[in-house]
Amino acid sequence: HFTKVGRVPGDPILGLMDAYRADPNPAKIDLGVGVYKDARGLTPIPYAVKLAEQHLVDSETTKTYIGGHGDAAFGQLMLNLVLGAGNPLITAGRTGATQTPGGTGALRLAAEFIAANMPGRGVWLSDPTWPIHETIFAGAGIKVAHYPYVDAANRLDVEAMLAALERVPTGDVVLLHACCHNPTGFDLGQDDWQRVLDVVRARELLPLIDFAYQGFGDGLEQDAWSVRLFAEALPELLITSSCSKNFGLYRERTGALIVCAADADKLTDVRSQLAFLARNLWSTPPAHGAAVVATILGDAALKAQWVEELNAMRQRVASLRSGLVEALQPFGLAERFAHIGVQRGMFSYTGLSPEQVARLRAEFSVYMVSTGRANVAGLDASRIGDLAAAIAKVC
Ligand code: PLP
Ligand code: TYF
Repeated sequence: HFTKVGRVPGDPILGLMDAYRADPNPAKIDLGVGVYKDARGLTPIPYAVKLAEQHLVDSETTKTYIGGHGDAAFGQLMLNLVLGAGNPLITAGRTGATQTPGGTGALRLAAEFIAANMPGRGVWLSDPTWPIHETIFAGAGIKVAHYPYVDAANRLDVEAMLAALERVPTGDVVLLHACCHNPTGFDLGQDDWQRVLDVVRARELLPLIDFAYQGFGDGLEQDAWSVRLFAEALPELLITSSCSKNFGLYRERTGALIVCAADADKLTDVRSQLAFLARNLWSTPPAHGAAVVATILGDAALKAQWVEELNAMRQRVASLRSGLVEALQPFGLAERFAHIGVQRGMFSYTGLSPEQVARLRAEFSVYMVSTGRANVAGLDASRIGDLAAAIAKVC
């Protein structure tokens, strides 16, 4: 039965985790997989999460299944978090959240929804994008195409992006990163978003906004600006939201697919399809992470605690960015790498070549993705000087 089964390579990003772990060099630096790390190099569980978990241990009375759309309180609180409490779409019943196993589950559910209910529509991804976007949509049998995002000189190229979107067939789906673009760290400005919206509207495209880093860019509300702009301006929208990074819940697989529809009746149609598709994928979602999020967002004191911890994570990454650019100054490289200070979120497309990345790993035990993507959050402030020196050595 299995004789014809071949072997596919593992995920190169997750593979970096193992390679780093196996490296005996005590001076190694891990800028690979996109998880937040604190000054000690640990990916912490926020205190707010610990408190919520303690509360759940004490108060949980059953482990029976939750419904196909997941925890209803979680869904409502996620709508408030993403769209803003009091958003007219919420009061009009035009939007709903379906709990999914992480942002990845939300993407997969969105892909299945598009494949089943919008047959023939292509999905347009930024070039480059998170590699799993490519395989999720292709895996659902959807035609995948790309719009340019960064130019050859490693700069955000909005003009090229808009020119490409203007040629996208009417009705196709365009995937946009709300903030903290993975892998580049280059985000659209508000004027850029407005122009993208104009093209999306003119060509009647369906935006799918991937929102995996709310709170890691400029703040919880600031990062949602583009999402709320699109939600207000368009009749229909898909949003994939992840609680992995901002709540530190990675392995609990917590996220949501948020749908905005033209009216409450159409939303009910769409949600019936989502529940049907989710049933075939994972039946009902895992409960724990969503219960933690609902506990935190539903309690003013816990929420304030969490916001404070999230702000600290964001500020740490921001100070590492400016610190690294500063540390490159003595090597005459501050200008060349100034974009590191402009980019947002954990990731930086450094502009380093695959050869330079390979040298950094071989000679300095610095681990990053071969495309030159560095997870800035993996850096320890005390090692910024070492990293700058290593980068200068390979440049
Ligand atoms: N989308 C992007 C752009 C990501 O970087 C990630 C990464 O972790 C995800 C979605 C999915 O996150 P998760 O499935 O861990 O919630
Ligand atoms: O891009 C990253 O590093 C994160 C984490 O299969 C990740 O988004 C990477 C690969 C993967 C799942 C998560």
